[in-house]
Amino acid sequence: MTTGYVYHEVFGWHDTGTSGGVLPSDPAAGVQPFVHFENAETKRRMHELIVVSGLIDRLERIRPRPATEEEILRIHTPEHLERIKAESRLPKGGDAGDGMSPFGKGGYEIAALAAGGVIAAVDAVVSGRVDNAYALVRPPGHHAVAAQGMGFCIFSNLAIAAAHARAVLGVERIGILDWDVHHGNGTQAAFYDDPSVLTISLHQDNVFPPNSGAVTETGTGAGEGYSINVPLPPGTGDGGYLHAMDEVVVPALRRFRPDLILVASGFDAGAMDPLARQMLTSAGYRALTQRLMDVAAEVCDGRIAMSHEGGYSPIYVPFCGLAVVETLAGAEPFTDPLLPVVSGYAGHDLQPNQKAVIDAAAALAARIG
Ligand code: 6DK
Ligand code: ZN
Repeated sequence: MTTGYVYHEVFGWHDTGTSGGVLPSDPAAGVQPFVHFENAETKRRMHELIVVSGLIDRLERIRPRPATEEEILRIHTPEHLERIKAESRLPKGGDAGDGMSPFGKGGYEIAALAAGGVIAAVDAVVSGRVDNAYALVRPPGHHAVAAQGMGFCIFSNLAIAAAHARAVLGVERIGILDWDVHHGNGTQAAFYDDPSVLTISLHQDNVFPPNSGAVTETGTGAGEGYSINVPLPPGTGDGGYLHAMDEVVVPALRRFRPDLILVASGFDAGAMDPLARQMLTSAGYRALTQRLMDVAAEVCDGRIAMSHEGGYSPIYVPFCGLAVVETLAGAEPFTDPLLPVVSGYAGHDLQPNQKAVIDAAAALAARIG
């Protein structure tokens, strides 16, 4: 198995600042300055574990290149692109659109490299240069919509890469799985009326964006039935996620038969994440990846490209990320020293409230095709 890997040090230079962001410092209100949650640390540490564990020697490095304006404009409005470019020239940078998604001077170039890095991963998979690929990019992308960025995202990296695959590489059908703990609203919106792209989002019920990602959001027009949402209750662990995989994701992909599978890969459903309340372990991420690879082998010769999204635990993201990339590469597992702790938490087995929402989404998956 040849696994492609995209990373660039400059992704760590995307500057989200120490004030502003999710809760701007406000001394009068007792809010002290703090480093933005979406900072370089979790991703840099994941890359360093990939190197130090030796996995890097098994990976085929793929050099990211900036997405062109034409590529970005397949998903975003000219106004959004021009505003990001203009704010990126300012000495203090700007914000992608919602006041919690700051970027520093030169942020446009880094965001374009992130989107282009995902395109490069998709190119390598579709051309057969690699069997599958992981793009460890930053800033993330899955919340950005046509006319603005939001939720720490500037451009919709994975949607831009999917649009490139359809327009340039001749890929007809694409299945997108989003396992970031937040709803993949931007990716969903990009293809909401498009039956050639199936989006499936597994997320914690109503965390971010607010009131987004209900099971009733199923697509529109010709795209009706080709958006699937699984809003899992807080506390969902390995058992609940694997049940969602077995009952919703795998059946949906089997029926849809995509030519390529893309993954919005966040690690904020991990058991130690500060921004959400799910309980995935590195073993859970490993099993999710293996099941996806099994169905990919059945339907699309194993073609999978993953794009990194969120994940905010500096200690645990690297072990979860390593587990995913190791599995893609068919490499021997490196030990996760935290696995005994987090897999010992009660509640990893499927719970009735989890089963209820998974059953509702499974009924949607059964309608495809
Ligand atoms: N607000 C993402 O991980 C981004 O999906 C998630 C953005 C969540 C913002 C909502 C939030 C807070 C938190 C703490 C205090 C105040 C407000 F796009 C990705 F990066 F992938 O948690
Ligand atoms: Zn997230």
